[in-house]
Amino acid sequence: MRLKSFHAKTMSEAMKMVRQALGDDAIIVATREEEGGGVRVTAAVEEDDLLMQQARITQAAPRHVEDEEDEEPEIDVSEVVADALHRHGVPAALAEQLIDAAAGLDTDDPTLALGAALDSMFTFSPLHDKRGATKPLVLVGPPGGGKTLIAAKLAARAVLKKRSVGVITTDTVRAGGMEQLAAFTRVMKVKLVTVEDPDALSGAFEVNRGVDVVLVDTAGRNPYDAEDMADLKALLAAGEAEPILVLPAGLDAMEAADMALAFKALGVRRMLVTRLDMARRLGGLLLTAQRARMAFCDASVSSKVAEGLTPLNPVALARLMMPVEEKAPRGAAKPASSSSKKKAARSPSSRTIP
Ligand SMILES: Nc1nc2c(ncn2[C@@H]2O[C@H](COP(=O)(O)OP(=O)(O)OP(=O)(O)O)[C@@H](O)[C@H]2O)c(=O)[nH]1
Ligand SMILES: [Mg+2]
Repeated sequence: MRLKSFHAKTMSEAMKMVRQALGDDAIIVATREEEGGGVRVTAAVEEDDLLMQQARITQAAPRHVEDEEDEEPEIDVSEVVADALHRHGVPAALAEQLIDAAAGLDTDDPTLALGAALDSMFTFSPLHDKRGATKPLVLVGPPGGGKTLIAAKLAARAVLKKRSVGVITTDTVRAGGMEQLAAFTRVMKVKLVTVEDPDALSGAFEVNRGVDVVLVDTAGRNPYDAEDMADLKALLAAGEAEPILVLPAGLDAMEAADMALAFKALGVRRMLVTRLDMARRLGGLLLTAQRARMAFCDASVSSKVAEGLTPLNPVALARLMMPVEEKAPRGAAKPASSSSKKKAARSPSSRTIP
């Protein structure tokens, strides 16, 4: 297996470079935005495939009529992307924009085309836990969205990276809200501070000054309840911190978008999606990000703290939306041909982020 990185201004340019250099069998293993601008895509390819691709580039042999007969029928990328978006309940206007963006790309890989289309329309901005580089993160959202679990997952990730960590909870309202987090922080040997009001939160920020990763768990808020939101607004004014919306996947598209808009009004710019392992329709997430102009950061695909979080990038999101290729049973004959439509009609997307 050979790994190679490509740097380009946009995701679609980088994908084109990957295909040209490594061929269609290259697997995208990571994408990230570069600090100075542009994106870096790391792709892996088997040595044999790489040799084949190099031979293809150098020979560029003229095509014979006999070769054409053995070729797989051309994949209609737009059709496969359109099918996937339809299956995920992506609202028509947004789906149309994504199909247009995917169609303009020179690739016959629908996942890469959808990835590039997502990249052109959405912002992906994963959470960093660099030493001393981040503001405290305040996890906000509707009740039961996963805020407390995410606080534990982020704390665990930072501890594993040997960062200093401070966890603060403001959830003194719900019975058991504090105990749930205390159980996690005890295991991780991380200090947990409980605060009751914005002044106390200011004080807790002061106490944690210089700590690499500071996380604040909050009580669930009803986005349509003025008192709830005023309360949260006062909390967010306690100090310089970034609110992160913790939103479960699988909600009704318009409902999720309205919720996100209510939190956006309090200054939220990034959303962390949870329960991706429990959702089969991701259209609501896309509409939410578009309407509230919110960036995707990380994603949760498990209820277990140990299974952590995954940075959500365009290709990972596209893979979640694409149908999984069925594996032929051992010894079964390979089908003579497979059309894009057949591929799209197979099983639902995998619930793991590759
Ligand atoms: N399967 C799965 N379960 C999740 C995920 N994220 C959260 N959960 C579960 O969702 C439930 C609620 O999670 P919490 O972390 O308590 O949610 P919360 O937002 O803190 O809830 P409140 O404090 O009541 O507002 C728990 O049972 C979690 O284990 C996820 O990504 N996958
Ligand atoms: Mg909670």
